[in-house]
Amino acid sequence: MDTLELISDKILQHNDFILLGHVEPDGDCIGSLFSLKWALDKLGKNSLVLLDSPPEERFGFLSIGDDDYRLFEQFKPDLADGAEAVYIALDAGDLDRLGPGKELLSNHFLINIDHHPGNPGYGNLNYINPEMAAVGEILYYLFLEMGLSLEQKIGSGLALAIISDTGGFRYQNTRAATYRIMAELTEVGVDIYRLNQGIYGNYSYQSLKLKGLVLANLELSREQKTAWIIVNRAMLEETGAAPEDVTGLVSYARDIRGVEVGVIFVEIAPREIKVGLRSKQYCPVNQIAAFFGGGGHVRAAGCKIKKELAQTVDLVLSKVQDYV
Ligand SMILES: [Mn+2]
Repeated sequence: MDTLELISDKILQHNDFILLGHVEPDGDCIGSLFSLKWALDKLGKNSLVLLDSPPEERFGFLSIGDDDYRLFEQFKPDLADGAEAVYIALDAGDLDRLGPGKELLSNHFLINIDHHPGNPGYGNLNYINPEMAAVGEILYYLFLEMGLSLEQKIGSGLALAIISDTGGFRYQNTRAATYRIMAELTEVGVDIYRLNQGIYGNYSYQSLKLKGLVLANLELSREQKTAWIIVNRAMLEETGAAPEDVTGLVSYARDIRGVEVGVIFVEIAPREIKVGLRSKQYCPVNQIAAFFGGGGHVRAAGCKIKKELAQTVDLVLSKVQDYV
């Protein structure tokens, strides 16, 4: 693995950057991408965040400007002369997670910054540290290395990243250093209350109706160690919800008293099932996801399986059974 010092040097030597995250970007991904973008702005460098679709409404408190990003479909590599731009991938555990971004890499220099344990180091420079709760934490140390002083806007991105990936400081990945970083972010003016309102007090009516429908179908294994939620096409169509609106509901399954593993099965298309896995204390769900070609963290992972819904449920639950 390369050092943050090396990555800092590389960034300081260049002027044009393309920033890539993962498909269906979460709070860590969005917060990290824009915090890095605004840090590069502050250093007088050109950079552009590339996204699949505009940032979700729930990230509105970050005040992301229309000029801060481009959609892949609008992107023409006119920043510098193409060959000059350094690409930076954030929070993407493997190349496929970059989605359309993967096709743009060709001969560009790529810096890969991540905290997923399975990241194979697909960049020219790689900093992968699974000890870090969020990529936002890694960026905090990178900014220190770059001699950049934090301010409210950049800090808000880091805070969103850290709050999201620690589940509001509830997950095992929360370290003493996490709180120290947060204390510092608060000191530079990051409004944690407003941020939490944005993340947790900002549901759409539709999404809560969907939550009700989905939770009514919660199931529990006989020995009560595994709970799961099945979301079929009909439920998605009835509520008009997108698959990404529901995958987060897996935490309700995990959070049942006595349950170790929570699973959600979302039928995103016929014979295409998105599986989300969460564990509480000991089950390495990244191993289960990897068995089916996916990946993730020890306590949060996922995969896609191209089989019938019922068959997928049986397969995954019997694999989970080996661990709980
Ligand atoms: Mn992350």
